Amino acid sequence: MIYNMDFETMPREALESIQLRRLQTTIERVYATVPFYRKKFDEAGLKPSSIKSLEDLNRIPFTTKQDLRDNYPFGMFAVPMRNVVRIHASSGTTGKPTVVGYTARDIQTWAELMARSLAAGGATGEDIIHNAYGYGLFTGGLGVHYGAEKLGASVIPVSGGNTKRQIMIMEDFGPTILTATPSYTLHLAEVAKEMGVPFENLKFKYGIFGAEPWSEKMRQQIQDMLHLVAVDIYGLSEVMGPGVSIECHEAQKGLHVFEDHFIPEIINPQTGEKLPYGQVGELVFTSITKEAFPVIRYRTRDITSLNPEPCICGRTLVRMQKVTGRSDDMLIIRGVNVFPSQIESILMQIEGVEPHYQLFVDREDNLDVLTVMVEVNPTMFSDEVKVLQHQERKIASEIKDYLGVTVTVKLAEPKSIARSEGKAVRVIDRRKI
Ligand code: DLL
Repeated sequence: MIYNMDFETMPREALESIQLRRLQTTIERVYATVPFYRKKFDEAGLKPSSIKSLEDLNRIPFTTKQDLRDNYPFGMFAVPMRNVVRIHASSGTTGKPTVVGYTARDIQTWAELMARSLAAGGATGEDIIHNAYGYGLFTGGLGVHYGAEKLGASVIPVSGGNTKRQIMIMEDFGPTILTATPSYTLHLAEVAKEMGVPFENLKFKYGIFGAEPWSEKMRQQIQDMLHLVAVDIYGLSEVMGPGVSIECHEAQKGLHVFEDHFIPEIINPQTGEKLPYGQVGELVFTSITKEAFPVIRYRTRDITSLNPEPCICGRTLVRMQKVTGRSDDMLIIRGVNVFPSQIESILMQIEGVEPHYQLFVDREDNLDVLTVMVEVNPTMFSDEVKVLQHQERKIASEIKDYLGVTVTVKLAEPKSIARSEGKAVRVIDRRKI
């Protein structure tokens, strides 16, 4: 179902004229209210009136995560605190979190975009949504929650954790839509199995999974294990939270970006040069309707490409390819660039291997070495040591063949790798220790 026919299927020309008007208004506002942006504009010799076309966006300097850190906690807010009704923060692996704010209208916009997202992912007002994204400073829980209410669905605000109770709720309340991170979803499936609750007996039709990278192979695995159609949802706190883009369940091929609210660009992360449709690079967003926390050319560090081709679902909104990883998650192992999700794709194709893995990076003799630790099923684990060692070498050689990197593979006992209730920790970098 298309929630907002007017905006989601708008002809390109009409959309671009709305984008330009909203962009100009946003630029005027941030220039007047956020000292950081005024300074950036002045340094670049730009005035709000310099932005006459969408192409002029190109002349505006980028905003980075470091800029947000420098203005911690509220320095980038474009409205006085009395107009802010909600604050969220993204965890950030080091140091202080990134703090974002919303006006009452921002919350309404977010609810609308999440209602659109849930509808694109297969939900309707008739559905019961089991929302296992964490509630709190993380945007996942409340983002989905408001969207589900706006759509008129019934939302179960179960949040992450207390997994056995979640399975009981699934059995008793009969939810039809599951929202969670893909890694927590796998854990839910595993616990359900242990409890003797087959997912095929539950009522789920669609799962709307995101907040972390997950490969196409992982999607297949999840669909098979949970007996539902799995779609990918993307977002980031700095731009809004979940609902920046979403796959439609009809195509499951690329995530429609809500371009009437966010302008996406792809740049070469090294040079900052803007790249054409189809080329892979770093995703950059400009928000054009946000009031409390607008971002101008924000570098997400997420790697993807944009596809303007029409989609079978009828939406005219550009699609971004599934995010393969963040530029800062990319590992460089003896000169070869690898994303954890590429390794995941290979592991998921190997019989007996479970979708639970971790990558360890160490430094030996000034060279980076990668160890892939992956769980195997109990049958495989009970094999002789010789058989396991043979399997480890076989997987390492598959990885070498596909990705050109030399890794050590260690097969781990079932259930030995920590399960996540939110975003999974895939890479453990031991080089700094
Ligand atoms: O993860 C918002 C969200 C919540 C999205 C629930 C989807 C569902 P942050 O905590 O600020 O916000 O983290 C944002 O997570 O820059 C990406 O690197 C990564 N990410 C989010 N969605 C996806 C996805 C939320 N579908 C950061 N695929 C982003 C790959 C994703 N990576």
